[in-house]
Amino acid sequence: DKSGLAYSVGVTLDRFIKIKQEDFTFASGELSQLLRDIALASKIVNRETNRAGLANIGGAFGQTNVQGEEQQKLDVIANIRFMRALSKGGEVCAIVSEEDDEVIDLQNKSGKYVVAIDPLDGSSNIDVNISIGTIFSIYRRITPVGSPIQIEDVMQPGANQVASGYVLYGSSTMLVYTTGHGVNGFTYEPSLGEFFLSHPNMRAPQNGKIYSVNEGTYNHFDDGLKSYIQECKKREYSARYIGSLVADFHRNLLKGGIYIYPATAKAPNGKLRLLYEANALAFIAEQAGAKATDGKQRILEIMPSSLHQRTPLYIGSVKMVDEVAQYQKNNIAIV
Ligand code: P6P
Repeated sequence: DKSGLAYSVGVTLDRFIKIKQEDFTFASGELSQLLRDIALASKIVNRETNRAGLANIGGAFGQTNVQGEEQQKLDVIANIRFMRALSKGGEVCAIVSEEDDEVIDLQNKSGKYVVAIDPLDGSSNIDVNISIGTIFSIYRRITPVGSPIQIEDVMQPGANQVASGYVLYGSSTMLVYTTGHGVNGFTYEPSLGEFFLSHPNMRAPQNGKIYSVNEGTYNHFDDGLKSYIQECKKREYSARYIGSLVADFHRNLLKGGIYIYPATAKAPNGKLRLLYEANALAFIAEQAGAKATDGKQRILEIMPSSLHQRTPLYIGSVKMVDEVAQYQKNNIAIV
């Protein structure tokens, strides 16, 4: 059947989206087009990201950047590119972006979809050439198409997502997304300008031996978390923390592991944002057989109360997320 063809490694993203369009009960054409718009913007951001270093020294070779103005920060450029692709695509009515304080109302009378996006997460890593990522969530608007955007359109729980994904600008550039029918990974071939299916039907290992947490703030962790981390050391797990959420998450999804950004006394809700970081990765995680909580409840169940609200994040292999929660519940003081 065509669906089997869809999973043959090497199929392009465009072809995959088209074949899998039957997965959507309605508005299939629009969601497919929206996914293509996001893929297009990620190709442009990929090019800008790879040029960033050169652009900075462009002057030395007599070039100026395309805008002919001061080289903008890459996350600003990424935001512009995604905003442009999403508004030109015609499917989106509103956008919540890490880069904009307010909701962006595209005044699009026919747009059915709302997008929450972090155009370039971890952009502080660009100058030191470490992988960075784009994270996005897609929702159907709640209020009638064509009516003014209401707050309930943009503040939906993660469980309402119709699709979510990330782009990892790493040693190779990958686009990984779900529409609620499993998770598929595509690798970009720049010479052809195409994403090719490289990781069909991604499934996370149920357990793992990699933990990702910034131990520099260990002294601010709750006792249960401290005990869990001590246990990881006793078991000689690998500590892997890149400082780029998408890169840490992607590696843990493939190899098994847990990423933790906890609440601390200094940051009672952690650091990561619910609407355009945690929700998207939580949807991917659950669709790949992994788990995502704020330490107490599923990320996807959290009812947002503000656009840029933060949430603690425990995400990765089910057994690891469950085990750290057990330690925190028992609040096992360090023996
Ligand atoms: P810290 C990057 O700024 C980011 O949002 C994530 O990509 C990353 O995992 C985290 O923050 C790093 O934060 O406090 O450990 O430097």
